Amino acid sequence: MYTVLKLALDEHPLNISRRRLLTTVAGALVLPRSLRVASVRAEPRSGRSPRPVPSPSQLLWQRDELALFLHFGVNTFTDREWGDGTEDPAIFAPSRLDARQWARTAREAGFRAMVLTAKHHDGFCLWPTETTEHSVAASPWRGGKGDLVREFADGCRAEGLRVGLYLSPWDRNAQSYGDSPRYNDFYCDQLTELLTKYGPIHEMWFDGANGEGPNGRRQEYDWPRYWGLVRKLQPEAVIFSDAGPDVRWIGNENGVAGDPNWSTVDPTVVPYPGVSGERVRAMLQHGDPQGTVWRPGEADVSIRPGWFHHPSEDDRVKTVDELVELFFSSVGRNSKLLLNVSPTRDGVLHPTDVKRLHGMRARLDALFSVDRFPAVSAGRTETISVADLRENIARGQSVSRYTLEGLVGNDWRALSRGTTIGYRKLDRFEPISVAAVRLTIEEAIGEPGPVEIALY
Ligand code: FUL
Repeated sequence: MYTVLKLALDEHPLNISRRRLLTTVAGALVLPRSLRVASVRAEPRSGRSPRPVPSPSQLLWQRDELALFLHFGVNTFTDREWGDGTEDPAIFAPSRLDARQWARTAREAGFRAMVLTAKHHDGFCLWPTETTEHSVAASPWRGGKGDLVREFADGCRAEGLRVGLYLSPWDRNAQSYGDSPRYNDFYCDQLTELLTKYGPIHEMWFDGANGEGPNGRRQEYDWPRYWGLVRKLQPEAVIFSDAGPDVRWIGNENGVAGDPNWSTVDPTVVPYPGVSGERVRAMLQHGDPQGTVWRPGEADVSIRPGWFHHPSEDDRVKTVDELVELFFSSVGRNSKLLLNVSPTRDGVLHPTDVKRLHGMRARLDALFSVDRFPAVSAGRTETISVADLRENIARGQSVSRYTLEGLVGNDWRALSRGTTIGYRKLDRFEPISVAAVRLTIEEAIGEPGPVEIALY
């Protein structure tokens, strides 16, 4: 069905409110009472199921936009990316660990949450767990009395950041790994400790890696049980994995979301974490406009080539330009950016990484400092090069094709054309002076709501 909506300030042909008119077709040019046209090809949603919308936790998660990922553990001391589980806990000896420095840097750079590798594939636990000897309790750090998950959570809260934890299901140290029921109990005990001893956890991050354990066996992960435990112990936490259920992996580790990027997915295409294939990759990257569940994408990437700190990579830290690009390719495409930094053997963020994060913030603040939309709406000509579009995702996601135009002299010129908008879509174009802008939604799933526009 192709519907053409003729919208005018003085007529409401389809009972469309004035507010919606002003935001769906945002113009400044105008002359109250002039006529605008928005063509909307409205595809009905299939079936009768209600349109998926985010939970309050998913909304909060998305609005944070930026989270800092921290890979830290025995690999930091062995200079490896994947430990094999045989590392001696005695090597874990950060000399001046300062989780508050991590959190302060994150806050100063505009990040609103942090996710720490409480246990990576090597099985070494950064908290004094009851489940294994392979933990900080067996290390010289803080005389064996240290608890890094506690220091991390305290640091986050002191700086007003939400707390996230990564607990690798793949464990190359646990003897029970591969002995499915026994390891699943062990893993759930670890999860229970993390979810009950450290206050509110905002995001629980499940990696799908499923290699061999110390006995050469592979483990069958009991995902429904793991996720059920998170729901029970921390009902407000979002659960991340390839298969959600709350937040999905974006399908690459480069920080790049797909275009289009729907926050809805068909859950049958990615039934469990670690599943691969072309359809899976496409679903992770793009979502599905007819998807039956709300599962927005999180784009993870490291500021360095590796996830853990390697002194040899100190001069390979992403530049401010590259970090700003990542913001556009993730947050600017209806995703969230989970940017990894790697504390050094001393237990602090490297000065280069800190400098780049501050540089990224300064650049973004400068870019988004003055919204020109109000001026343009008031009839003034302004030079712009970025459009910031947002749907009210509390109602779901709808727009699937749009054109943004600017009035130059007497001509409407296309500034950008796009597919999905969702939470936030950032379009860049050559600087151009416009006296008005208008947004035409050409295709949508269901009836599109208002689209908020800012111009920079
Ligand atoms: C992967 C892991 O194997 C990497 O070491 C890293 O933790 C990355 C975020 O996820 O699956």
